[in-house]
Amino acid sequence: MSDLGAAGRTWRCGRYALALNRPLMMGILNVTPDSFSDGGSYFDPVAALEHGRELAADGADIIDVGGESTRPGSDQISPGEESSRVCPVLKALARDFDVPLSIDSRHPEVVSRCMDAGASIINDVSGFRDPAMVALAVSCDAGVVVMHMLGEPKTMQAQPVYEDVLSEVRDYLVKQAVMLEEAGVERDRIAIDPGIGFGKTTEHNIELLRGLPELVATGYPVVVGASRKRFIGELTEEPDPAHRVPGSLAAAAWSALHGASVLRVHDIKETAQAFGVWAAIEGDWL
Ligand code: HH2
Repeated sequence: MSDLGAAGRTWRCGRYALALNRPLMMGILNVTPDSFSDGGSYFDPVAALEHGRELAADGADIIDVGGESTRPGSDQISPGEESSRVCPVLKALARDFDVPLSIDSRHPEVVSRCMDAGASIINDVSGFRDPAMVALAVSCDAGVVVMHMLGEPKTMQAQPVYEDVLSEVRDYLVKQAVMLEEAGVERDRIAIDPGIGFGKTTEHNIELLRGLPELVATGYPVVVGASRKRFIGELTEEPDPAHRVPGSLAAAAWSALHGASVLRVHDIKETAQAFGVWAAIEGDWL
């Protein structure tokens, strides 16, 4: 794999020290009725648990559990409702599997309950803008994902404008990461994420992916979530997110080759197959 990555280092996430000598796969588990690609499929806790089991069996290095869709145009739900979706699933996964669990939420109340339920990573798509989320990160030893989002999900795709998307996103992520370090979050717990599709046009997403080495050069492990997203549909004229797996694999492979440390994907089995073949050819991590 690329030496641009964080090879030889680890990402500390609670009791886990995740080795970054190969790209890690973060499997998506949306316990929502309305996510853009799989909304409703795992809303039922039994179905959610079964899917979590499947992700773990297929080789997910991390399972990212979310209870609120942040697709463009989505409305916020109450923290109580969000917690009641994610906490039981997280608790059951933590009981049954030894795999790091991540909570995908922008609400500190929800994250706090999920830490008690066994989460080891805080994945905040709002990039730790909320001081209460920062305080929570300081108070625990979880890994954190600082993501870039322009504005709020409700309006972020209205007309996103940047002068230079790559440097603006990079500078924002570094500013937030340094803010977290100064608040007391150790550097080896922090990962950054350009937030593909969060207030970005297709051209912006392409520029960010093309410029990934600049994000990797910041020294923080980089998470990329391109899986099944709208820009893949636009590039390939594929309206159905479930049929965007081949495009998603291309985006994941490109990202890994250019130094991404964590790929956030819906299709763990397919991604594992693609990476397995790649690794066998390259011969350095099988
Ligand atoms: N994308 C989504 C949600 N959370 N977290 C990170 N760190 N990076 C991402 O790119 C990212 C994320 C959106 O995808 P999904 O969860 O599949 O959809 P929805 O928000 O509709 O539930």
